[in-house]
Amino acid sequence: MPANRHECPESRQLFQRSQRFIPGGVNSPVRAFKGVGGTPRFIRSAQGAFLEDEDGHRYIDYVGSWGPMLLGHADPDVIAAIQNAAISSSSFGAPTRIEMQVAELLCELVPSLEKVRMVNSGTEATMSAVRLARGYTGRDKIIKFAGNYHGHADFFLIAAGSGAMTLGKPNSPGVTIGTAGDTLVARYNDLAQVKEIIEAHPDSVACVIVEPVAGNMGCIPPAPGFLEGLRQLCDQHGSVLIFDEVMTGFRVARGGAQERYGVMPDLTTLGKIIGGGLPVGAYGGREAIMDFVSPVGPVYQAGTLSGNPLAMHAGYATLRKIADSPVLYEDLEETGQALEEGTQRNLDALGLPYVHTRVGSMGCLFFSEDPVLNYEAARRCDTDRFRRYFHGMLEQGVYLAPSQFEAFFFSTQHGPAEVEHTLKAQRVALERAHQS
Ligand code: HOZ
Repeated sequence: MPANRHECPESRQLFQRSQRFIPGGVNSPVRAFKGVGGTPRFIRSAQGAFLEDEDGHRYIDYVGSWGPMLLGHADPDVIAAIQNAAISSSSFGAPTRIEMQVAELLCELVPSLEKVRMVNSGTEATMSAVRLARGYTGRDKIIKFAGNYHGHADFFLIAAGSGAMTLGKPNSPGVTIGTAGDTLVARYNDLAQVKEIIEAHPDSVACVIVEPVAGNMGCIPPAPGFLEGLRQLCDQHGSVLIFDEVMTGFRVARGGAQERYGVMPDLTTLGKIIGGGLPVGAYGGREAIMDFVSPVGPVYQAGTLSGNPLAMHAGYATLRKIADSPVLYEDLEETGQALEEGTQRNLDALGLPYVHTRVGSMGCLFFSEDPVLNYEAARRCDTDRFRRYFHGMLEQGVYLAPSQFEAFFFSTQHGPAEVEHTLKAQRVALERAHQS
C-alpha cells in the first residue's frame, strides 16, 4: 500500500480504463471529481464508518453512498437480511409479504403517509409523484426551487442542484422548451416569490415540490415559516405540496423533515435509507391522492423490479432497527453537535468566518462569509478553497463529497474517535486551504 494517500496508482489506472467504456468513467457525474480535480478513488469495500479504496487506503466516510448508509456500511442485520432473501430468488415480479411489511412500517413512521408505492430510485419516485399531482389536479405547471435536485426527469433539470450545479449545467440540453415551460422556478426560502408565481398562474399549478432541507446545493435548512408558508399557499390555491424526502427521510428525524418541522405535505418521496443501500424509491401520501394511482385510479405507473425482494428485505431490516431504537436519533444528534462545535472551534481558531450548517446527521461547510439561504448564495462560495480543503481532508483519511454543492452525512457508526480524527484533519486542511 502506498504510504501517501495522495498516491493512488490503482484508482488512477482503473479510472483511465473506465473512461474508455463509461462516459467520464463514472455512472453518476459528481463522482468524477470534476468539482475538485484529481483522481476519483475507486472503492473496494466499506465497513461501519470506513471506506477502503483499491490502493488499500482507509477513509472515514462522510458520503455514506450519498445518504443511504445511516447505520454505517455492511450492518450485520442488513447483510443477513439480503443473504437470506437471495436464497429464495432475487425477484418475482409479484406481490410479496415483505413489501407489504415495508409499506406498513413506512406509513407508521412517516407522519403524513397513508398509502405508499415502491419504485426503484429517487428519480422514479419524484417523477411519479409529479405525474400523480398533475393527474389529480388536472393541471400542468409545477413549482420547484433553484438548487433543489429531484433526480433527472426532464422537467426537474431546470435550475437543478447536485451534479448539475457542480458541473455548471443547471439546465440540461435534451429537455424540450415545452417541458421546461411547465416548470416554474422560485428562490429557496423566498415565500413571497412563491406567492407571486402561484398567483400569476391561477388554477394552473399542480404542485410545489421542495426539499424540506435542501441537500443538493450544500445543506441549507428551511428558514422559519418557509415550509408552513408553502403549506398555506398550496391549500389556498388547490396545489399539491410534495416534500422530496429522498435525502431527509429517516435522516433528519425518524419521521423525516415533516416530523422535525411539524409540516405535513400531501405527497412525500422517499429513497436512499429506506433501501438499506439497495436501489429503491417510494412515493406516498394522502389516500385520496394515492388512490389516483393505477390500478385503482387512472394515473399510470409500473416497474418490473418495483418492490424487489432484496431491496425490501434490506430496507425492512434498516427501518426495523430505526423503529426499535429509542436512542438512535439522540446519538446521531450528539455526534452532530460534537462535529459542529469542533468545526466552529477550528474556524474561530483560524479566524475564518465560514458558515457551517447541520440538520440531524447531514450538513455542510460553506466556504462563504455570508449566510447561505439559497442557490445564488451557495454559488458565491469559494470553490477553489473548497477544492484545497477537500484534498487536504482526503490526504488525512477523511472522505467528503467531491463538491461544495453536496451535503455530508454521518452514520450511527461514527463515534468520538472518528469525530476527533475528523476535527484534527479539518484544522490542518483549513490551514492548508488558506496558504497561498
Ligand atoms: N446526485 C447525487 C447526490 N446528490 C449523486 C449521486 C451519486 O453520484 O451517486
